[in-house]
Amino acid sequence: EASNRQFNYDVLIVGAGLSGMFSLYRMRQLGLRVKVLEAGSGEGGTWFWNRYPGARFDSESYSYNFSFSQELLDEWSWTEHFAPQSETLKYCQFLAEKFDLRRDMQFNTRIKSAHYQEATDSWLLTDQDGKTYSSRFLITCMGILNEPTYPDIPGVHDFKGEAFHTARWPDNVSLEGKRVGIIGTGATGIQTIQEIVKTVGHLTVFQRTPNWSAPLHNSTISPAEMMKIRERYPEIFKLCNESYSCFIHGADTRKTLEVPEDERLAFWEDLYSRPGFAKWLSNFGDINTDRAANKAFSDFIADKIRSRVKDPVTAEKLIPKNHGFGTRRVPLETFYFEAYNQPNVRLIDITEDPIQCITEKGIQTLGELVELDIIVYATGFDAVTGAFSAVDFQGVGGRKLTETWSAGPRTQLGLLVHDFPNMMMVMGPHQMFGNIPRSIEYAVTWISNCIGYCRDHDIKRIEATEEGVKSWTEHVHECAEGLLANEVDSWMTGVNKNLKHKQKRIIARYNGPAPGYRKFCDGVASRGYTDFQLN
Ligand code: NA7
Repeated sequence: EASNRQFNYDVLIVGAGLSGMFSLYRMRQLGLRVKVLEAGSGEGGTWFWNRYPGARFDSESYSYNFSFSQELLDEWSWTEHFAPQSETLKYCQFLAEKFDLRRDMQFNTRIKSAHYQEATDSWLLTDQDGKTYSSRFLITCMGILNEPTYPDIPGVHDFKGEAFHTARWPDNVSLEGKRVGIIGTGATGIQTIQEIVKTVGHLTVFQRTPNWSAPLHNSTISPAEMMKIRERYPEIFKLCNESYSCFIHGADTRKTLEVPEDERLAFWEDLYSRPGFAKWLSNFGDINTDRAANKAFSDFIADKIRSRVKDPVTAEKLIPKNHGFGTRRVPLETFYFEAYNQPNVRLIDITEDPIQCITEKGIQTLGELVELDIIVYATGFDAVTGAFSAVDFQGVGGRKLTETWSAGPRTQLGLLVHDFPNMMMVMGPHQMFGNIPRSIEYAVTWISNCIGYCRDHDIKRIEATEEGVKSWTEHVHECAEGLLANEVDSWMTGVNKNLKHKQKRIIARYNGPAPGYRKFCDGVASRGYTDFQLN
């Protein structure tokens, strides 16, 4: 204990999103001295930063909230099945207030470097102003999608109108009557487009790759319905706990092509009318691995798109040709396809008419100059490892994390890294993602048990072993084999065409079943963490 006094804290946590807040709660329960350092001016992480119009859950609200506190479950009410960003940010604020978390959170603090101190088995962090913080343990809670990326188009700075990334949406921007251009049609672009078409004067969508998108079917939750949901919480969390990727939707184990066509189509019609990710996750499981099965369902969705978009040429442009349904994250939508039936909305396929540059007036394609008042970049993130590259992480012997991961992430359980002792990652690469808060709740609980164990057993240093990293990395790669998603460029396979070092696919996340992941991690804990090197 006394020797720990040479550090400011027992535990430092980087990030005040859901991961950071729950980590803080758990560290306090252990009676540890803890501080959360957060770059933003408030808590909420993803839900703090992503304020673009239309931002909302694609997970059922009540499957997304924390389960650790009955009081929290009793006191919080959702008003929509798929809550908007404003409500989720309020949930984060409610959490911070209820558990009095803010007294241990420091905002406006962007960590620039984190260096392991071998002499004292501790971490030394430095913020943007050169201020330092030290601790025995470091928990990274930086999120998987928090470093926005912008297209590298000549002339971006020449534009005289307003331009911003969806994750940096300015307060008080009015789109009323404006000529708006948007680049990017991922989950964010789709949510933004379907919302802003309600107010813009004119919208031009610059699309490079269309995505397979299907209806969200959101609806409000009355207080009476919320009472019923509350009673069902044990059942809801049980479903999430048993499912492959922590959602309430379980897969159908029948093989797509063995089900008679009539029955199959009726099943798909039903799925298409169901809320949330049902059409992806409650589908026949083999659509994720079997090319013919995937094609059959993709064809079904393509016909839905054709039936919803009036102009057949536009409809064809909106149908993905080079990847199958569910091989990238499926954006869920509400009248997205109908937006293209509005006379003031236009789709430019930039694979046919490429963007040449941005001028002071707008976006110049090969064929024309599209004059604009506002440009929106819905161009995504340096996902999963981006938050780690943005900080100068140095481990044992000054080894840089970017070098350790230069050929792709290498971790043990997605939780610890060799040469980076006492650093534990929540939602680190090669960890289980899925319905994120369910994974966060598990990872934070595992980490806090581990830190508690180290404290109780006077372990000053815990480190992933070389063999442990090798076998976990191999296992992660084995789990990814055969999944069609791993043959496609997306943030889930680590590709970001705006970044030179992210042109090659990697396995960014754990692709096996969540229950299996938890079994692995529970096993390591029950063996007294001896899979790691303990000193
Ligand atoms: P995504 O899913 O990475 O989508 C980014 C979109 O931006 C995608 O359509 C990209 O096209 C497009 N993009 C990126 N750079 C360019 C350039 N330079 N030119 C044209 N188009 C470009 O990010 P989101 O924010 O939508 O979603 C991320 C996750 O957040 C989402 O999955 C949810 O889980 C929440 P591309 O496909 O690369 O051709």
